[in-house]
Amino acid sequence: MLEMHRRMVLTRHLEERLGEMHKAGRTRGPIHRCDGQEAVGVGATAAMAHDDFVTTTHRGHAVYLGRGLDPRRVVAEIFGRETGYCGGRGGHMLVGDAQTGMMGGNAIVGASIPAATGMALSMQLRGEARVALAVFGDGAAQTGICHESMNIAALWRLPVVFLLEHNAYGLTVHHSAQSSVPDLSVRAAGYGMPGETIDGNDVVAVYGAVAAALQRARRGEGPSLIEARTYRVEGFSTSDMGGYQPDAEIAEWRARDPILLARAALADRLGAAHVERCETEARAEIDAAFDAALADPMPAFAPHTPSAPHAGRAYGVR
Ligand SMILES: Cc1ncc(C[n+]2csc(CCOP(=O)(O)OP(=O)(O)O)c2C)c(N)n1
Ligand SMILES: [Mg+2]
Repeated sequence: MLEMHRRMVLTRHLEERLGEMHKAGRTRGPIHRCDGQEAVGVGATAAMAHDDFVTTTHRGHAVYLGRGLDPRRVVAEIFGRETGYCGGRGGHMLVGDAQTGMMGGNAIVGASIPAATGMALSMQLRGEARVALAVFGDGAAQTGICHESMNIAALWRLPVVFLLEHNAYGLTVHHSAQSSVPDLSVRAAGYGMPGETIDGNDVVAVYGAVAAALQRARRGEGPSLIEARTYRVEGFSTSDMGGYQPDAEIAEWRARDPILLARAALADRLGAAHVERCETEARAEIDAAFDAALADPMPAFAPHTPSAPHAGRAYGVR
């Protein structure tokens, strides 16, 4: 639990530093922060086996750091440096690292779902005891490909876990205007797979639910849908004009911040000083990652020669 807390604090500090960098005009393009949602990505990836795969969304920083990616190379990727996970060509939404089974963030809403489903099919065909975890948003849950993936995954009992990170909004659209049912986990029944709604701000609850679903999939019993309820406290992205999330709603969720909850639970067990020291070290690790990554070089310009064979790097593999 302390390690999960540490990874949530790493993620939060990354988000806060990115927010500062954006205000200072030092970022390019929008950045989708996951402040307040860290327990979902961190709790879920902590439950994975070392050779399982995970796919995530445009808001994937908690999955990147939860899966144990090197913060320096994550920051380097966000700032387009050669030392980034994708050589600085991917950016913050497209960090991927095949070696750790972190099969990528994705800027196409919903695309993490069929990607993980296909990976699960491959694992099943090869007879491997591995599982693919798809993390996706409540907006992504409304796409056609989500239905197609869940249907085929349940029919073929694919080793995939569908983790719906329900943060109440898809862009500026509240979930009540996106879906005819408030709890999206009820849809699982229509596919003949288990579905549950859990507290996505409780990192231990996320860990427990995902661990059970991964075990089920690993036993060959097929997919599950877990809907983790959380909230996007910092808006859609750094380019969000805001104004559509009620202040009272934000305040209510800030009071249930996943880091506050885990900190209180850990302080009871380990003492506040121990937890504070762990947090201070995590923040220092992120600060050091920024210092190192920002001093790293930009990619060298490689002119395209049509006659040369395609020399692109395999995705995420260095
Ligand atoms: C296929 C596709 N349609 C639309 C968009 C534009 N878009 C980017 S994020 C987003 C909303 C996603 O909502 P959700 O899945 O709930 O994720 P969240 O941003 O809340 O984490 C939309 C519509 C896109 N990137 N891809
Ligand atoms: Mg959403």
